[in-house]
Amino acid sequence: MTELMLALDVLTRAEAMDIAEKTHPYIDAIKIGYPLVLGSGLSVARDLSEFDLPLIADFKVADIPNTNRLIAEHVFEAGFSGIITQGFTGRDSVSACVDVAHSAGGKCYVVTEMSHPGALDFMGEGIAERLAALAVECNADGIIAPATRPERVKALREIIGKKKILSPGVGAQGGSAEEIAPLIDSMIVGRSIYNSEDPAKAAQSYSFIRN
Ligand code: O7M
Repeated sequence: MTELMLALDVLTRAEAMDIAEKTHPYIDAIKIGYPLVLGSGLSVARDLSEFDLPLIADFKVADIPNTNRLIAEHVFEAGFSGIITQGFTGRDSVSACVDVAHSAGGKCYVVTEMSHPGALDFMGEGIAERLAALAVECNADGIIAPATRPERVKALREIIGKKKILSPGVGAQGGSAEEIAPLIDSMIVGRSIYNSEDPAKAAQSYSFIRN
């Protein structure tokens, strides 16, 4: 089964609660990040916890170990169950996030290769493999890899084995849900659900990946 993670990149608490209310029966997790947290405050995490779904903080944390630790502590105190960190800052910075996540009983995922075209300027083949290997070394729970490039997801799977692959890029960015679903553990979908006239129906349209 591949899970569906809603990327809730709306700008206000009211919109976030409305979309979550409509879609929660059809999704397995919610991911929020700067757009919603800067718009509504970190306390939106507590409000969203009413839906009883894993809540992932997508701040793509990318600092020195001490600052990463401080950020991660805030995240887990706020009620999140997982955090996403960049990997390019290196072993000690990634470990800081993993350690805080695991002490809090949560998860930590490492970005390897991003889904947009510009990702290939610096994060393509070779570097992404090293970042995936670092995620394994640091005992992270999984990686972020691009639904827009299924062949790259296959290559990164070789490195991380059974750890989770969370994959954005379906829908608005052109990736195919049918093609990517069998290769990953969780499909991250944003605009094609929350911008839809009927978000519940849009979320439900991805139900086939959960079977
Ligand atoms: O479906 P979309 O394109 O509206 O949203 C995709 C979400 O995934 C959005 O929250 C992006 O910030 C995020 N994302 C990518 O689109 N590409 C990446 O390479 C990485 C992420 C991500 O979630 O990183 C953790």
